[in-house]
Amino acid sequence: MSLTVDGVEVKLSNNNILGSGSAPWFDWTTFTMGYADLSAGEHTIVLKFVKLSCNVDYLKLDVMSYGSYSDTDVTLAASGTTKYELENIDCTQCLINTRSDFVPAVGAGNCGKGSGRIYGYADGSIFRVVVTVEQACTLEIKLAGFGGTALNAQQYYFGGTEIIPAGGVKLGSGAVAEGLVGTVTVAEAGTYVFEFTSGGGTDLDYVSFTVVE
Ligand SMILES: [Ca+2]
Repeated sequence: MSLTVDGVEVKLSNNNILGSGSAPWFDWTTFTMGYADLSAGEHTIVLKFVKLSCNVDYLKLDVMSYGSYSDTDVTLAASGTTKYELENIDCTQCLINTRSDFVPAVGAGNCGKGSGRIYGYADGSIFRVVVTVEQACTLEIKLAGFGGTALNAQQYYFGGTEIIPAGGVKLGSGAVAEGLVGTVTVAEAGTYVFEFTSGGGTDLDYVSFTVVE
């Protein structure tokens, strides 16, 4: 089962859901799917049954708290380079699975953080950085880390548009080095999500956004 809010996947808080396994099909079960921050206005919640069908009774929305919040991780300067340190990333807005051989594990759904980097996550973990751009621009996006990772072995999206790195671009091997993810045209000011997957043997240091024009 997957849940998206306004097209962004929400990490499910419990995968053992709805009385599957030994529970009889008629034994109604409730579970907490996840959490999302919403601005005032209309939003679209999509629930997808990706493997099995089941009987569903209701979807309940609980307001945890009202008030303002900042949904931006980084606001880009009008010119030059703005770095976002990935050890500051909000794991609750990502889809991170702890790498099975990572010791000490810090709990399911988390990665290690230390020495200015994140690590210890499984292949295919999804990271998200919410970026506010104050004017239309062309942006160069770089990822910095090490693990010898070929950038084009992973996926990258800015505002839902895929960015495909050039072949042969790699992160550092043994020491942090930057790799160019690609260049994107941002047509108007606004808040965008930079989303990317990463391989389990990779340490990630930061993502940089450079306004090139
Ligand atoms: Ca860092």
